Amino acid sequence: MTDSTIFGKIIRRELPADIVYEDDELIAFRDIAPQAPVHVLFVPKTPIATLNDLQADQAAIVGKLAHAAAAYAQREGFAQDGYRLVMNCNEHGGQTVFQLHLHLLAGAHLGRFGT
Ligand code: DGP
Repeated sequence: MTDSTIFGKIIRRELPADIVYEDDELIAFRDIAPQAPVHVLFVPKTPIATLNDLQADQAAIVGKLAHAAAAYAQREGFAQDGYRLVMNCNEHGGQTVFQLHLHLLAGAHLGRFGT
């Protein structure tokens, strides 16, 4: 693991986080600045800076992030009410941490998104 981002430090337990799920390939923890009552980040353990850097042979990890988020929603009991998954890419997408991650937002009727 060579990822020097803040999420790499969380994966290596060099920084604390409220971890809600972990397996061999990914980790999930609560966002430090929640934008909804539930805001969890699903992060692959393999260093991948942005979606633009995802190689074809790594593409399955995005499905695993989404599946882990959906399973978390089921476990926590808000899957039927619904939730939003967001992946930001680079400046115009609002990405601030350059390790691939999927936001899970839930716990309220979320507004429409846009500019
Ligand atoms: P993005 O804008 O898509 O790159 O989202 C990065 C998110 O990471 C943002 O919602 C805030 C969150 N974040 C930044 N630093 C930390 C941290 O040290 N701990 C945790 N738990 N979340 C962080």
